[in-house]
Amino acid sequence: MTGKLFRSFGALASVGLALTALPALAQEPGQPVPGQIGLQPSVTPIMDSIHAFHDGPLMWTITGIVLLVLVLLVIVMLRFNAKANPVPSRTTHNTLIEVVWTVVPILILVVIAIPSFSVLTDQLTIPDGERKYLGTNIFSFGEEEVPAPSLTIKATGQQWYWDYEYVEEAKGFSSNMLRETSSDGNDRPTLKPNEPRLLAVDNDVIVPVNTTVRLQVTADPTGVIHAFAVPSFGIKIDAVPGKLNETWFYARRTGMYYGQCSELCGKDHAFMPIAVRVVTQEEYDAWIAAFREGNVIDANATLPALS
Ligand SMILES: [Cu+2]
Repeated sequence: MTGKLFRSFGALASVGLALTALPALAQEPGQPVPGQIGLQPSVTPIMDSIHAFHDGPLMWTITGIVLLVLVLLVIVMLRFNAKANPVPSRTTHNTLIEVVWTVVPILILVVIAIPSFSVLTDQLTIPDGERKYLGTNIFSFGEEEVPAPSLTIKATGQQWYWDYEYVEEAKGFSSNMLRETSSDGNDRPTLKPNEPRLLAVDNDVIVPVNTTVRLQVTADPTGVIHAFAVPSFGIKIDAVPGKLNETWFYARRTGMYYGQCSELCGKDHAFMPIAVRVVTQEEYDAWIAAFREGNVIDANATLPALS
């Protein structure tokens, strides 16, 4: 009986190991992939911290607790079943054990809370060029330098799409999800065949690489609460009517990065994706110049096609 039990645990453990090895093979930054487990690859200092936090203290703590509970359960099943232990003990209290099982979880939570609050503070503190951020070392209390923002983008949640304003230009555009079929050719298979279904939009947010972007997030004053989230950037912040929330990101790699509205906001909640294209500084300069002179369609025409 015991041997069989342990063999099943062994089989489960090897399936678990095989599954954790999968996403490493199939990871593509900026979007989810089939069979993916775990977080999307990081392209910002904040997402570095989230990865380090998840793969470090959280994973070790969770694994330790699961193994401890498993061992306790196995001991109980083997030593205290009716056959092995026909006359049960009538013990009820043990002060030492009760103090231990109260204090140890508190200590565990404190150890988790320190990096957790530090990452949260980093997310909500706009860089000023002096403050240091955690990066991959979440117990460092700050070692990574991040330049002050040189660009401000305001995202406004609408029912059901996003409006983006380039605040310095006092100019913006709307960004709608591309449908799979259309009568006028404005569908994803025609316009952006290489981009993912339900994530591709007509007008991407364009930002330069290696630049700190201040992101202001709100929602239409007559609308509902949304949330702006891009997993690869490690940002997720509520879009609340009448309130201006602020966060930031510093993307160090060009490419397409997708996110979704992450607050259950209404009937088309699932159909208001966020698409951010990180381009080189030269591409951005050409794009923003064209946007300043004309409109977003002229500006997007300056960008090379995505491979
Ligand atoms: Cu929404």
